[in-house]
Amino acid sequence: MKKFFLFLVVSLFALLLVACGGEEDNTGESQNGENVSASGDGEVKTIRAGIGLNQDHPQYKGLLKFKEIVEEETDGDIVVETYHSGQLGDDRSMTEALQLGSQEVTVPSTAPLANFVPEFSVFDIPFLFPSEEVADEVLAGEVAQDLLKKLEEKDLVGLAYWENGFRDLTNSERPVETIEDFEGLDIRTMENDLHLEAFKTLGANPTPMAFTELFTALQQGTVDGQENPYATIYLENFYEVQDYVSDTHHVYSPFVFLMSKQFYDGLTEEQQQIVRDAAIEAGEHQIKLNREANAEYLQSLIDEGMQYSEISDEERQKMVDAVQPVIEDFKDDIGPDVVDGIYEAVEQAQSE
Ligand code: TK8
Repeated sequence: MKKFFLFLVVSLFALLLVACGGEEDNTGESQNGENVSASGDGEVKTIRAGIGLNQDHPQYKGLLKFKEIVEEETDGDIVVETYHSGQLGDDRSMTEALQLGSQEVTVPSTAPLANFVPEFSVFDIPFLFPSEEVADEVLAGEVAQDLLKKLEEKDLVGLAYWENGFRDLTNSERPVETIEDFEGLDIRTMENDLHLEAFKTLGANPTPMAFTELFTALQQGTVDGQENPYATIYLENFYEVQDYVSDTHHVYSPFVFLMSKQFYDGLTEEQQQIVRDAAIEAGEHQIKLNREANAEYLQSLIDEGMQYSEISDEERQKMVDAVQPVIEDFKDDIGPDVVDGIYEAVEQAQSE
C-alpha cells in the first residue's frame, strides 16, 4: 500500500512539473526552440531601434521611453533593442536599413530624410519657424501630418515628429556676428541640397557629411565648423574641438520617428496602435527633455570656454533676405503646395 501511495505522489509531482514546463513554453522557449509570446499568439517580435546621437542625448532617452511603453503594453510580445552613437549606421544608412527590413526603427533629422521624400526639405527652409510653440502647432497640423503619410510610398512609416531643435553655428576660426563673417568658412552641413545652397549664399563653403563622421572632421580640421542645437553641441563634446558659437537659430530641425513598413504591416492591429501611441508619448517626453537641455547647455558651452556671439535682429534680417532666392529656387523641388501650405500654417499659428 505504501509503495502505491508513494508512486501516486511521485506521479502527481511529475505531472505538476510538466504542466508548469508547458506554461513556460508559452512565455519562453517552446519545444521547437522558438520564442513564443506571452499571449501565445506567435513569436516574440524584436524592434532594433538605432539613432546617431549618444546615450546622454534626450533623443536616446526618448527611445528608452518608447521601449518601456511598448514592452509593458504588449506584455513582452514586442521587445525593443536600443542602439545609439551611430552603432547601426548614420541617418541615411539606417533609413535604408528600414526599407530593406534589416532594422525596424530609426529617428533621423528631416534634412537627410528629404533624400527619400523631397517634400521633407520644407523644414530646411531657413528661418521658417519663429519659435518652438509655432513649430509644435505646425507639426501637429494637416500639412506636416500629410507629409508623414508620403513615407509609406518608400516602405517607411512615420509615427511621430520628435525634436532636434533650433540649429546654431559653431566654428574654430572666428566669431560669427555678421553675414560677412561666414565668408570662406568650411562648414559641414547635413546631406541636404537646400542646406548646401543656403550656406553657399551666406558666403560659406559647405560640405555635406554624415553626422557619424562629424566629430573626427572637426578634430582633424577637415571642416572649420558645423551647425546643430546646443544640446547636441554640448553632449557630443563639440566644445572640445570648436572655439566659437553663434545663436544663428537659422533652422528648426524636427526628427521623424520612423518604422520599417515591412515590420509595421506584420504587427496585429492592436500592436500597431500600441507602437503608434508609444512613439507619440515618448516624443512628448523627448521634446520636454530636449527643451530643458537646449536652454541649459548654451551656458555649459560658455563654461567650457567657447566664445558666444549673439546675432542682432538687423544682421539676422540680412541673412533672411540673402537666402530668399534659394527658397524660391527650391520651391518646385519641395512642392509649391507643401511650401505654401507650411507658410500658411506658420502664419495661422502666429496669429493664434
Ligand atoms: C543625428 C543627426 C543630427 C543632425 C545632424 O543622427 O546630422 O547634424 O542634427 O541630430 O540627425
